[in-house]
Amino acid sequence: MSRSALPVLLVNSNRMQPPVAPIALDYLDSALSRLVGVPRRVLDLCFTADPEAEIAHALSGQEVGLVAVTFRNTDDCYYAGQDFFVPGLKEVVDALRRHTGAPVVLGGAGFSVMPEAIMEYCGVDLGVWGEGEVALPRLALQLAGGGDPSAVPGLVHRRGDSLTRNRAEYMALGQLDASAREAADNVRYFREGAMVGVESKRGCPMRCIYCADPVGKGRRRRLRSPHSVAQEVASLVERGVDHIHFCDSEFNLPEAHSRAVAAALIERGLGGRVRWYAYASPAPFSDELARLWLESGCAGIDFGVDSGSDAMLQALGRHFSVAQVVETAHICQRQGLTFMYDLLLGGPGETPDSLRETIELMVRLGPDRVGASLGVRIFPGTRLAQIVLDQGPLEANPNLRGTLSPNLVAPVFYVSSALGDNPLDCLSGLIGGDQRFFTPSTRDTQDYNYNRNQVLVDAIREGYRGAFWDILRRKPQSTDH
Ligand code: B12
Repeated sequence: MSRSALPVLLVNSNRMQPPVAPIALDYLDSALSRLVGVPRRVLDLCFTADPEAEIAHALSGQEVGLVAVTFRNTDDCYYAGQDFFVPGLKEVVDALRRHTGAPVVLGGAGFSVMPEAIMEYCGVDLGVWGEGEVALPRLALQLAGGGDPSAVPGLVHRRGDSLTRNRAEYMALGQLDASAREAADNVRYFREGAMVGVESKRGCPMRCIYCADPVGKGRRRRLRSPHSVAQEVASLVERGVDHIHFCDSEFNLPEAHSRAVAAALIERGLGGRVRWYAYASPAPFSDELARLWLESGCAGIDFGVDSGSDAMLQALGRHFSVAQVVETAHICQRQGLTFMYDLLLGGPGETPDSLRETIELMVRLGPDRVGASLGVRIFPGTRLAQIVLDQGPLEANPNLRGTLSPNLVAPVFYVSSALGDNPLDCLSGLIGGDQRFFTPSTRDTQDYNYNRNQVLVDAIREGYRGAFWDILRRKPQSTDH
């Protein structure tokens, strides 16, 4: 039967608190809006206490042609947390199926890291790996016309007993017009989540051994037009959403594009009206770039530094050196740019000595905050996963912590066995009571797992805005523990 003219239901399954706006649904909604005759509806489960009731309500007496579920995080990817969200996704899918016979398609940042494993777990036959702007409209059209969707680019679909993954087709990002941002209630997300994201580029060609971004998003770097990024920021600012987080893996790669985006913000008069944050690489960086970013509204940068040991930086496949980490800190301090250094500790080759070297360097450099994350989430398809598989049977591997599953779908972390039986104690001992460090604890403002983070939820309710790390930095420490 043809499902023509039936709506596509866009579902956000991410219920983490504080809430992060589902920018994917806004972008997909824009792409679908060009399909004449295919209406869209949105079901956002983020704010509900009862997803089943919300699903029943949304589908009661309503037919839909396709249910498109976005799945952002497979788990909190945080060694001290290990909250696994795939079972919750299955519950959402099961509930949707109880209320509609329409096909369900999965997609999203977390989904794309391990599509087949998630589809098998949830019993779903359709998924889209990578970006959805090309695939989802084509899938919707095929299904609306009663056609065969099996050639849709990026589609993961069942053929016989197994799942097949089609080659992805990347859109020219220069054409991405995302200024509408109408699917998500961005004003509410801003009120309860303190910021809203905007993406200026996609894809990452870097070779960091642990990173899922190239696995989930592809290695081909594609850039948006700086003018259209500024237009999108302006449309959010007009709605009162004036704290933005760039959703690029690393905003300064390539540097020229980040300059062009900053220049476009300044040209549009947004420099004094928006406060923006981003992830960035410690290199390339310069005084001039810092000044330009500040003039364009930059409120803080979270640099993915990973380690203060050259041997570890090499082992992790990073492209910069400790000398550059030092230089970037000095530049930020000279220019008055608030910055955090994010560490990823415990990877292959980490020893108590390299840990000490890193922590001592951070203490010496004095960033505004240091994120000291210990335990590296092992994602299938990464070089780290290969290193682990090459080390022999998983059950006998002393470097693995968390839940062992053959496809690495459940949260599993690499923690170098050279750190001994109590690696967290080893790290805490080195940090001492230094309040500039976020530690892998679950205590108050030191906890920078952004999952069920009540300190953040309360701070945002009190009126704090901005990147989560910067809110935790500004929020006075509680003294009741
Ligand atoms: C920026 C960012 C953040 C910012 C977000 C700021 C903001 N206000 O938006 C902050 C710092 C808050 C953050 C927090 C976290 N993050 Co984060 N984050 C990112 C980052 C860099 C970009 C995400 C993004 O918005 N991209 C832009 C949008 C448009 O892309 P997208 O969501 O993937 O959507 C596209 C496709 O996936 C697809 N698609 C999406 N949904 C669907 C649905 C269908 C049906 C289809 C067909 C297609 C489709 O089409 C979309 C458009 O092309 C990604 C890495 C990355 N490069 O993607 C990590 C990433 C998503 N984060 C990750 C993690 C772990 C977290 C935290 C859990 C960390 C923690 N413990 O605190 C929290 C979770 C917070 C929450 N409530 O969800 C992981 C998830 C990995 C995994 N396997 O689950 C990622 C992939 C990073 C990584 N490499 O490990 N994050």
